Amino acid sequence: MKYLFLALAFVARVQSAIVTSENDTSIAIHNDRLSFTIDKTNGILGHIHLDGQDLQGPQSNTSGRGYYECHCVPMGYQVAASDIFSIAANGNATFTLIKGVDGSLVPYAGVFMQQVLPIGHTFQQWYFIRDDPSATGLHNFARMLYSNSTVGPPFEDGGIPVREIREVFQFNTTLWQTASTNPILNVSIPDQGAITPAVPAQDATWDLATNAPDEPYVLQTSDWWTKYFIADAYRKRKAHGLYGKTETGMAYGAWMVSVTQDTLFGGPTHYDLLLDGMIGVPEGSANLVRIPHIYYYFASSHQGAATTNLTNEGYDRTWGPQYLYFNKGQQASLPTLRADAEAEADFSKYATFYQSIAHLVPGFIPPVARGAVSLSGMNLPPAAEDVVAVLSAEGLEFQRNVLDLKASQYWSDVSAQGTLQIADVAEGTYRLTVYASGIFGSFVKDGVVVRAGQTTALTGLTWEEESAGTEIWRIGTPDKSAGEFKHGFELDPNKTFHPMQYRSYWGAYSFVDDFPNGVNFVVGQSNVGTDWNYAQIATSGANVNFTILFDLPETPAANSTATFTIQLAAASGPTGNEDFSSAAFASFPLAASVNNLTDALEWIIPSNVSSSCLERSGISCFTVTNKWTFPGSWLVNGTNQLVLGLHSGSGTRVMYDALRLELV
Ligand SMILES: *[C@@H]1O[C@H](CO)[C@@H](O)[C@H](O)[C@H]1NC(C)=O
Ligand SMILES: *[C@@H]1O[C@H](CO)[C@@H](O)[C@H](O)[C@H]1NC(C)=O
Ligand SMILES: *[C@@H]1O[C@H](CO)[C@@H](O)[C@H](O)[C@H]1NC(C)=O
Ligand SMILES: *[C@@H]1O[C@H](CO)[C@@H](O)[C@H](O)[C@H]1NC(C)=O
Ligand SMILES: *[C@@H]1O[C@H](CO)[C@@H](O)[C@H](O)[C@H]1NC(C)=O
Ligand SMILES: *[C@@H]1O[C@H](CO)[C@@H](O)[C@H](O)[C@H]1NC(C)=O
Ligand SMILES: *[C@@H]1O[C@H](CO)[C@@H](O)[C@H](O)[C@H]1NC(C)=O
Ligand SMILES: *[C@@H]1O[C@H](CO)[C@@H](O)[C@H](O)[C@H]1NC(C)=O
Ligand SMILES: *[C@@H]1O[C@H](CO)[C@@H](O)[C@H](O)[C@H]1NC(C)=O
Ligand SMILES: *[C@@H]1O[C@H](CO)[C@@H](O)[C@H](O)[C@H]1NC(C)=O
Ligand SMILES: *[C@@H]1O[C@H](CO)[C@@H](O)[C@H](O)[C@H]1NC(C)=O
Ligand SMILES: *[C@H]1O[C@@H](CO)[C@H](O)[C@@H](O)[C@@H]1NC(C)=O
Repeated sequence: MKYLFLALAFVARVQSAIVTSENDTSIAIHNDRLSFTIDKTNGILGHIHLDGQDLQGPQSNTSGRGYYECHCVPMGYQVAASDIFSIAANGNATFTLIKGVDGSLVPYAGVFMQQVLPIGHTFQQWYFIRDDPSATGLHNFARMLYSNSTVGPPFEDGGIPVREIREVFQFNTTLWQTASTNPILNVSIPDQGAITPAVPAQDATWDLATNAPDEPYVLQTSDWWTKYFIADAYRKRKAHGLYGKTETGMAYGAWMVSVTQDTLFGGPTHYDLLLDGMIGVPEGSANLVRIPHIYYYFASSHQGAATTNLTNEGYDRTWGPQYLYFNKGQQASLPTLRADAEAEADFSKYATFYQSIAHLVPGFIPPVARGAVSLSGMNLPPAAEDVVAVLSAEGLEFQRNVLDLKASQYWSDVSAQGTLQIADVAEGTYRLTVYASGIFGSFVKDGVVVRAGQTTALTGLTWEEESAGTEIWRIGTPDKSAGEFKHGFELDPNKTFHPMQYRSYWGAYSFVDDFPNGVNFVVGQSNVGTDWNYAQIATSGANVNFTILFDLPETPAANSTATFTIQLAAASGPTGNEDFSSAAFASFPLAASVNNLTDALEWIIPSNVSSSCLERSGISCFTVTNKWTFPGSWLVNGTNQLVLGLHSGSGTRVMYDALRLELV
């Protein structure tokens, strides 16, 4: 009797709480609070309302829409005139309405859409909504498969690279006034008036100060708008989104919540786009239109990230879950709504639901197939600060994790006592990498096995900082960033929000004016924050050398060896983020001369580590290390000089993380 009663109550709940309807052209779904539609003619997610409030605005070809797209099809298969393919945009997809009840007896509904291209690509996407008063969001997944014994026709550069795959949510409403990257960075989205007409500074970057000097964004944040200003690294990412308040004081938030790190390829240092406030319409034009955006990148080459080719080895990858979450509160502040959204970045909170829908999403690793990893009592180098541990594909540096087509990755901060816990780790074998601020190099251990339902306890690990003798000096803090140098993390005194200077358009600063004689850094006297620029740029006609002067109290022994380590936060060749190129200086030299000796040291930086970093407001992009050794006899008792030079006029750029000289 008891069970019968429960079952009846349950049926009633299903009928009242999630309502779905479908016809030839669309699917509409709502729970008690949130509603949305999927347009079958173009795959667009639209008409999102929360408690009756329109959050998305009118749907059009350029705004008021959510979609899933990639830069991963050969020429001829793209949508319209771009090299982008959007799932379902040409009306050729299939749509399936899903309904069910999860393991907590909470009903859910969803939409599965799929498109198969004649050349071997299959695109799939899922949106799910649950019946719960707090379930004011869409859990979503995406998948891309490729299987074709023929590679080609050539896309660009020979292969078919998966250069960019993302979800995009565009809002055609003035409700959204603020774009919020993380707890300390937000910007006011300029009004249409402030961006009409727009003055281009470089691609995807506009000068707003010239025409709208009093616009709040210009007074608070920067003279220029670029979506790269509000990009961020994966490391601390929990939620990013939009905030706004109506005239009645009801505040709203729209958030993309990172529920899992599984598919955040490139690891904690990967830096990607999150938000935007305007785009050129049509795409690329100078006709700027105010369109608040939320992005969720599955893969990209931004900031030099590694990318995969589509080959006959097959490609089958599922991304998610990620959670498009909406919240509100009368007079609620941005920090309040953000904190509420960040609390959703918790896989375990939805584990029962994810387990219940796992069979619907091939490639998603269900909660029951996950274990945990704990670390205790790891001996860390005494100077280590801000320690991070990363689990990623075995045998690969974590920045290149994307190259393992089955890889998952996870990371977490490590306490000063050398402890950490990571839950919900997909079963498998991982590489553990530990790195820290203040320490050169990293700790790497392959073969960390994680089994479903079990905790892998790592104990007795010791990380000693790498060493090549006695340290003569170091410049900068090894932390995978150029932040400590001039124009890096330093706050901008001229803008009321005091953002970090590196986020601004690089044209804001003139290296030649700041350093008319190049950088001349005297070890023991100079200051990294003022006397070393955040980037070295091979501009022609200027002295762009970075010179290091240091004293030795004696001539090193005749049989001694000096080791000069350079960790770069970024290296940028003319090919920017492209890994493969035959352009001049695609691989480029960074040279050092020691005490004017003719045998200069030369490091040819390979094209596949190149990143568009400085010009994309980055401070930590694809990082790379070099060690030069040379006879200690090149050094003298007294003042020594090391000159770092780039090929003049090549346009190549490097951003130093830290440098060190050792002698043995
Ligand atoms: C919207 O896009 C579709 C598909 O690309 C196209 O057929 C249609 O003409 C576009 N509509 C407008 C108003 O541009
Ligand atoms: C926003 O919606 C309005 C009204 O439908 C439409 O005229 C306008 O073109 C849309 N904006 C964009 C950027 O698509
Ligand atoms: C849909 O797919 C079929 C078969 O692959 C193709 O012939 C047709 O051109 C496609 N239609 C559109 C609108 O893309
Ligand atoms: C494989 O790719 C080639 C080149 O794009 C295409 O002509 C062919 O139809 C594809 N074959 C299959 C089975 O998808
Ligand atoms: C991708 O294809 C290019 C061109 O064929 C090749 O040089 C490169 O090594 C491939 N990259 C990977 C990761 O397989
Ligand atoms: C702040 O303004 C002063 C005066 O215009 C200028 O010299 C300085 O470079 C500005 N600082 C930054 C970080 O833009
Ligand atoms: C955005 O950040 C600034 C600077 O930290 C802060 O003063 C402002 O209140 C924030 N905006 C909102 C809407 O909270
Ligand atoms: C910069 O350094 C290179 C290599 O040491 C040297 O050849 C060149 O003369 C230097 N340029 C200037 C302007 O000092
Ligand atoms: C180094 O040079 C200084 C100054 O010329 C001299 O006083 C000192 O003895 C030298 N040290 C050695 C170890 O040669
Ligand atoms: C250098 O030579 C000295 C004296 O001959 C010797 O004691 C020392 O071990 C040698 N050092 C190295 C690194 O070979
Ligand atoms: C190297 O050459 C430059 C330019 O001639 C000179 O200013 C500098 O003092 C020399 N450095 C050393 C260590 O000899
Ligand atoms: C399907 O039909 C179109 C045209 O009549 C309506 O505009 C849509 O609202 C309707 N969609 C659903 C889900 O009922």
